[in-house]
Amino acid sequence: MFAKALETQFAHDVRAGLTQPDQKSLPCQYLYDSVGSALFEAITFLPEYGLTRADARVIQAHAGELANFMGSDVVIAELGSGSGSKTRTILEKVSRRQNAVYYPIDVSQLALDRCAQDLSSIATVHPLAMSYLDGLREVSARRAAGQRMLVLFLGSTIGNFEPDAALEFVGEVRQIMSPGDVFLVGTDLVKPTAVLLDAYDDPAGVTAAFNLNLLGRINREFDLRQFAHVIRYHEEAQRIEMHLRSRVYQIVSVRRADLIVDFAAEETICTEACHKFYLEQVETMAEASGFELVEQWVDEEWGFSENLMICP
Ligand code: AVJ
Repeated sequence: MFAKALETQFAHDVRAGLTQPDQKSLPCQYLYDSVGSALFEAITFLPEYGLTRADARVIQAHAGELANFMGSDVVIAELGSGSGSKTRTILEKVSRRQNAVYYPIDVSQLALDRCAQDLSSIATVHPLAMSYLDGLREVSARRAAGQRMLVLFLGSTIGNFEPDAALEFVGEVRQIMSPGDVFLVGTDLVKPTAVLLDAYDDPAGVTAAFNLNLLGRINREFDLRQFAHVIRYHEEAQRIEMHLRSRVYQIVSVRRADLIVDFAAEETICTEACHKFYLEQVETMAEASGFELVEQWVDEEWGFSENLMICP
């Protein structure tokens, strides 16, 4: 049922995105089919892309502190768990105190299956193939009276939201949570432009493959060789953008979306926006959403922070 709804939504989003008059675009969540998820996993090992390793260093260094902070009788939910590799460290610390109960929430069934397989030895895993907010409402409804909720939103996925949408999203998460609950949010920090351009356009071409796969995933009528991976950094907006640029004028029919679309030479499709943060901006966002920011654990080597927010 959820897969059918996804298919229809996918077709709708492709049609809406590729018929936009000004800037064609495609929602970035569609980057993560099985090929895309595997390519993203490869990106996290690239020397130029230090984000995931920085996040893992911070979690490694503070997981014990986090478990102490939460005390016992905690339920853990994770938004966009992916394979859950970073979460293992936190679950190991929590499971020293109690039977850890973990709800990974992700649209990718493949990622959820991986999560359940890898983490069932250290926690009771209840995968939820749902949208982030629906999944969180489900966890909140299932938790026992007096049980505190720790919500993980790691890896700077929040950077995919436009700033206003990020603020709105954090506010919606706050509404679902209760006093005493904790929200841990990972944010990639602003850093030199050259470092960012290398991280999103690596010389090995892995990110290019990750990006191009999105068109291949829509349908093989897209001639991927007629599109190029392009990165733009808007310094003022602190935003990296991934685009696919059409090398020539071309017409493509996308049967699954009942669509025939033409691309001018040099015209682009925006496939992802990744916003970077200053520590103060995260504090402002937390407080504007009704959270109290109690800790910012920073990785100085790459420039990444995990932000611990509590519901007062
Ligand atoms: C998974 C959204 C955090 O923004 O760095 C990596 C995705 N895109 N390389 C990021 C991504 C291109 C990544 N996030």
